[in-house]
Amino acid sequence: MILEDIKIHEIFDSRGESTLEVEVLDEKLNSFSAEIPSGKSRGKKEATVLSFPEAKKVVDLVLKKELIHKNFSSIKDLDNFLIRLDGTLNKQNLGGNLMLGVSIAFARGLAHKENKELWQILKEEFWGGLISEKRPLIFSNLINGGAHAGNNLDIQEYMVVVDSKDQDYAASIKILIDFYKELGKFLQSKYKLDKLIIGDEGGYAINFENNFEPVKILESMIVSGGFKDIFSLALDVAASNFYKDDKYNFGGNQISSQKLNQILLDYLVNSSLLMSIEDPFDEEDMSGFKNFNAKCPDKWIVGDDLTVTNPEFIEKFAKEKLISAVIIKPNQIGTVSETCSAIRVAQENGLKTIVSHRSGETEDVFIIHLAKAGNVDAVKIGAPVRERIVKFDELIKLYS
Ligand code: 2PG
Ligand code: MG
Repeated sequence: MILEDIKIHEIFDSRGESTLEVEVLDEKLNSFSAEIPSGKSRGKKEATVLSFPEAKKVVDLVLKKELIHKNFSSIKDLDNFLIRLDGTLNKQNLGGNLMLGVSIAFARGLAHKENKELWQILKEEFWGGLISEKRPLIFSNLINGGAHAGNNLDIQEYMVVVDSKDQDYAASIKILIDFYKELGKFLQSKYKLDKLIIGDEGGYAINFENNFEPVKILESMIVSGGFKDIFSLALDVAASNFYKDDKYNFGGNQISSQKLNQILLDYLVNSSLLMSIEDPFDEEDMSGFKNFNAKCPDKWIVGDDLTVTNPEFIEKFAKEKLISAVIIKPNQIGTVSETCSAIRVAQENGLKTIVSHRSGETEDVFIIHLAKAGNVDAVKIGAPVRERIVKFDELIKLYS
């Protein structure tokens, strides 16, 4: 596909913060675009994020000159060109968000040209076109804490994991939406609140008695509602956000890595429905991850800030047995090709794969197509409300 033009627009994410929309035109002047989300709790090694004015400058001064009228035969061809042009490890010059926007918009153009769905194009180029069968679990964040809320929870995300089993997605998503509403009513009456505060990812963001109370509430509502067959629970501890000077500031106390290990193990023992814990330790606390993962052979111990969708880190930490699952966020690494290679490396190393949104989402549904193409184990897409509902709708569309 020949790139005839490239444009950039400023848009606003779900938190009202400025982010990018990239538009490319093909030789027939068809337009394809991609909206890029933004994350609030970021891993230190994520690709560089350019502000809109910075990205506009790069488009006007570099990309227009380098890309216009050039022909790229595949997504990889374009991405490799961009990676070479950028020339840095963390995409400092072109910005991971801008590069990803170009990469996704181009993939949409290719799909159009070949009269295929976006996921088919990805599947053919990166997975040899094998048929996808598995329907991913849905990780839906119903209670928000940490960096995503102004409340007293240290843990960032309390998620319900939906396993649709043989039911179609539409039916199980309807059950999830009703459950989310019931949870709201329950919290409002329990805490006698006039109105409920909602966090960055659409989950309830009120104060709780302690970090464990949301797990207990979710668990008892799942059991009493008879949803044990289709719902389980997951946490994103996002521990880097409360780690300082070798200590974790958790539940109002400064505690060691060993103590946090013990507390999280107690969570797992006391909640039979808890199946997955993401970033239980700081991204530099390797021994914390390793000890914990060794003690939880049947649970998903998930890397996110630790692995930042980087194929090299994913391979290294999988081999060192720090994790048993990994979060995949395209804008952490900055191109479609590297994101797909991150998924492949994870799969080859026996990790569970979870394609994930960011806390500042747009209405772009690229991640759902990525999940289908890569036949991943789960998608993580926030609460079933507001702008995030389009991702649930796309799941229903792609898998029915
Ligand atoms: C996370 C994400 C998404 P953010 O930590 O996993 O839930 O949050 O986009 O703020 O990094
Ligand atoms: Mg995370």
